[in-house]
Amino acid sequence: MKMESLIGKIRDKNAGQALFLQAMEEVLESLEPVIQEHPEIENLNILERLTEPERQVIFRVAWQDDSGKVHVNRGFRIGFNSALGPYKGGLRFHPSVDLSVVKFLAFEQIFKNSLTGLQIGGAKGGADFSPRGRSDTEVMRFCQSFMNELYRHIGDQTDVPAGDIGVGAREIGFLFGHYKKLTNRYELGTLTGKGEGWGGSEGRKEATGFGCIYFALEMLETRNETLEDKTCVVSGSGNVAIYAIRKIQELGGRVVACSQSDGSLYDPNGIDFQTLRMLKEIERKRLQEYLELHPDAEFREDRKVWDIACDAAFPCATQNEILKEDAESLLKNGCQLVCEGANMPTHPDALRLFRDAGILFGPGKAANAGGVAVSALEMQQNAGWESWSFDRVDNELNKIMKGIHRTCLHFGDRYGAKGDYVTGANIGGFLRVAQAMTAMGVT
Ligand code: NDP
Ligand code: 2IT
Repeated sequence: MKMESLIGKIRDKNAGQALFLQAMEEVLESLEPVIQEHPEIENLNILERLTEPERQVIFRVAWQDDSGKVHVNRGFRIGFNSALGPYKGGLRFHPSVDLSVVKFLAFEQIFKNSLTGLQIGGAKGGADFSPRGRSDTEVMRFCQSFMNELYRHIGDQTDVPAGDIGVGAREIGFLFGHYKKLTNRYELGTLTGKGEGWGGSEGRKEATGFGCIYFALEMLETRNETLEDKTCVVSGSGNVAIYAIRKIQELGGRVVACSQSDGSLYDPNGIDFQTLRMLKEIERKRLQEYLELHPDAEFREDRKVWDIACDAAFPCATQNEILKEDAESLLKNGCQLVCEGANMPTHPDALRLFRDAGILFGPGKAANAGGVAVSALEMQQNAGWESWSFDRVDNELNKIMKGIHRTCLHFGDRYGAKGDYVTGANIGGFLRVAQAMTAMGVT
């Protein structure tokens, strides 16, 4: 089947799932030159198999708030592809979560996980639940109700969830505690992102943000540049953003802005990492409170960070957060590098502009793979009841990010798109999965 008609068929079959279709089209369009060289892909109908999730579970999550009121949310877990290993990917708790969101994330995860070179398949899950403003006991009851169904579908050899938006160490703790209770098994490798004292890997919390910056450094090196003295903006102020900011600062860059869903924080003196971490990671407060300690800073309501002049931009919040007009202002102000800590934060119209301008662009499935890579290292530690030092994990992470960067460059170059990390990541990620699917026969 011609690529165009295959994409049409997938569009019809998944009508209404705009985000999934966006992710799917970008990948399939990159694969054109590979298909011509590998007839087995068409003979074994690899692309149609790869775009249909192996399994999808949707379930009711009923729970009681602190006043006794009963709420109902919808839970999801999609195991998209298991050719390379057990399903692996995070859980997202956010009001916007629906089938299309989970499906695009699970689809991206297949290629991301493949790029790490480790043995992990692609998955994602979550619920349309907002932990914001909820007490610890409410979050605990929600997590327990969520696990009442999820536990049937996961396991260290089957499917291994972790965190994503709205799910961090607190939620993973509640989820693991209930999994242990329901199954009567202390099966550490069933969830990653656990607390460091009870089976969680050192460096997992830092991994996505640090990994993103390691990837950016590799890209800069191809142009004989570093992050030193570069002015940077980072969107979001959650797990990924916080540790991206930390690493940029360690490397001599200046981060002048970060954000949350209702506005952005601009600090001309550079964002103070300790204040940010205390506010967001420990106290769970809003960015407006930063001004109390740093009166020179400014909170800009309902404004993104992309209109601030910068050398490098790191979207670390959510999907489609860089639209065409945002790309225009970044380019107009001289931005030379965009590196995605979030999943699919750049809209296709914005991506086109970045590609045409020839700036360095690191796609999420490559640049943010550090989180899931260290999750896989956590699984490895759990399997041997081991605990590695922070330095050992960070070293491994750095090596893995360098490897992903090399893979992207290699496959971009090999298939006529020199320096195009999007094409390189899609092809490099795909080929490893396709080879495993070919070897394993039609299932
Ligand atoms: P967190 O929940 O820790 O933080 C999310 C941040 O993004 C918050 O600052 C939040 O602001 C902001 N945000 C969320 N939704 C929106 C929105 N619709 N518009 C603007 N801002 C928004 O999540 P993470 O840091 O873990 O995840 C951030 C991104 O990184 C996601 O795309 C995730 O898929 C991706 N990612 C995460 C990995 C991980 O290991 N955690 C690994 C790889 C990718 P507010 O508080 O106002 O909602
Ligand atoms: O998008 C992602 O890669 C994650 N949220 C991390 C997944 C994981 O299994 O650590």
